[in-house]
Amino acid sequence: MAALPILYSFRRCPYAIRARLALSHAGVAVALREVDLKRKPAELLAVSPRATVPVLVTETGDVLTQSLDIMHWALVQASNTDWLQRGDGATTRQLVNANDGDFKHWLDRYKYPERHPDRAQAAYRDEAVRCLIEPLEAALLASGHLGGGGPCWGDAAVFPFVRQFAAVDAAWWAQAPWPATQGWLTRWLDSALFAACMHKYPVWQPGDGPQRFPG
Ligand SMILES: N[C@@H](CCC(=O)N[C@@H](CS)C(=O)NCC(=O)O)C(=O)O
Repeated sequence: MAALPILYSFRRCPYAIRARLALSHAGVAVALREVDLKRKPAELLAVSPRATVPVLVTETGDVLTQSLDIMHWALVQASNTDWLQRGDGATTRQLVNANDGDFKHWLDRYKYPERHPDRAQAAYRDEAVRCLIEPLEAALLASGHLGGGGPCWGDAAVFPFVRQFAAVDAAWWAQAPWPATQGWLTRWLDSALFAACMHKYPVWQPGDGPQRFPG
C-alpha cells in the first residue's frame, strides 16, 4: 500500500474538525496522528515549528499548516465538487474571514472571561454575535446553507466555531433569536459526517501503524 498523507490532528480543535470534515466529505484517506498539544511530537515540530494543528504532509512531502488550505487540498481531489462549487460566493468568503478573525477573537474571550476581566462575559458574547452570528443568520435564512442548495466548504469551516460558541451557555443559545443558525447547527451536530469526524483515536506514538482516516 502506498504511504498515505499524514494529518496531525487534535480531536476537539475547531480548525482540525473543519479539516477532517473536508477530508471525510472528499473521501480522501490520510494517516491520522492524534496530537497531545502539551507534548507535541518531534515529528510534527520537524515539519512545522509553530506546530499548530491541523498539519497535513502530502505524499510528496508538501506541508500544509493552515486548515483552510487542507480543506481546499482535499476538496479539489474529490469526485464530487459540490462543496467547492456551492461555496464560490463572496458571502461565504466574508463569513469565513469574519469567523477566523474577529469572531475567534471574541469567542476566546467569551469562553474564558476570567482571563480577560476588563469586560463582562456578556459584552464579549455581544461582540461575537455582531461580527458573525447576525450575518450568518441573514445568510442562512435564504436556504439553510451557506452553499445555497446544500452545504459547502464554508458551512464546514464555520460550524465547529459556532458549536463552541453555542456550548458556552447552551440554555442561553436555545432561547436566542436565530432560528436559521440554530437549525443549521443542530443539523451539523446530528450529521453522520460530524459523528465520523469525532471518533476518538489514541494519541499517536512514533512506531504506531497508520491510523486510516476516514475510518
Ligand atoms: N490558522 C491555523 C490555526 C490552528 C490553531 O490555532 N490550532 C490550535 C488548536 S485549536 C493550536 O494548534 N494551537 C497551538 C497550541 O495549542 O500550542 C489553522 O487554520 O489551521
